[in-house]
Amino acid sequence: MTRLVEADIADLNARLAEYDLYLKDVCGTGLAGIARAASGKTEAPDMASRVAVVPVTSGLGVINGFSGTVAAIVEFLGCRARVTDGTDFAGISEAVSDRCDVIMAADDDTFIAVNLKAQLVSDNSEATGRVYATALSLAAGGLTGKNVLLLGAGPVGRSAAAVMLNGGAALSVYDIDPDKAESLRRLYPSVRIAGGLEEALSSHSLLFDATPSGEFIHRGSVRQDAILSAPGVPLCLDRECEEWMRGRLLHDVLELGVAAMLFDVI
Ligand code: 2YH
Repeated sequence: MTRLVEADIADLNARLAEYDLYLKDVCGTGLAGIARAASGKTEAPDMASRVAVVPVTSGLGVINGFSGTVAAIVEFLGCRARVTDGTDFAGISEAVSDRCDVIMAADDDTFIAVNLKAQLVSDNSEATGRVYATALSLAAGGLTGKNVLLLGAGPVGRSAAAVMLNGGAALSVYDIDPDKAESLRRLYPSVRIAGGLEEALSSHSLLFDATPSGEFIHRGSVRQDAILSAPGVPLCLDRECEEWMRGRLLHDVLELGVAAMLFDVI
């Protein structure tokens, strides 16, 4: 999954309320509602949970604003959150001493939420695929019997595929690497492999982008009635197509994934 950069999250906090309203318009429910639906839990979440976000210095190091933005999303959803002063294990130690219930932390490859008391863990890639598939289903009024085109068969795409197939979708997959598409089909034999991108786009109105590639889809290639759920960063659409798809596009860099991780563990 793409590593975020500071510019990706620069004004995210200021736009949370607006984004929540946008999701309500498109999906009928906002960030919390979509994430709760994706977590599949029947019992009420413990909104009194206290969350510590621990900055991680390994690999390429801390991204300015990353931990603060994760904490802001958690607070927006109604739980208390803070960024630890210490990083890495010092931060974990601080979170436990402070009796936090949940720790969230990301290195360059893996982003997790852990509930220390309930011994629950949520992985960002899996949770992101699941929550965007849930959002697509809400936006489309369910997926039963509907054709969906999945672009990208990596960890996010695989997670989304499981949810969409479980929801009754007829799934086609396109991946620039045919081996990845084939291994998804081996996992889920009902999945069809799409031969070419343009033909697949023109024959599907429900689209899911889980690729790490940006701006490879243009307005002329997308159907008028298309709905796109796109956790992939950068966004697969060019600017013109992004504007044109407003109201039929689900895309952010962190919000839905973090919300799903939170509701998975509280
Ligand atoms: O953005 C990322 C990875 N792509 C997470 C992969 C999740 N599927 N990591 C962020 C790194 C944050 C940094 N270590 C910090 O500021 O703590």
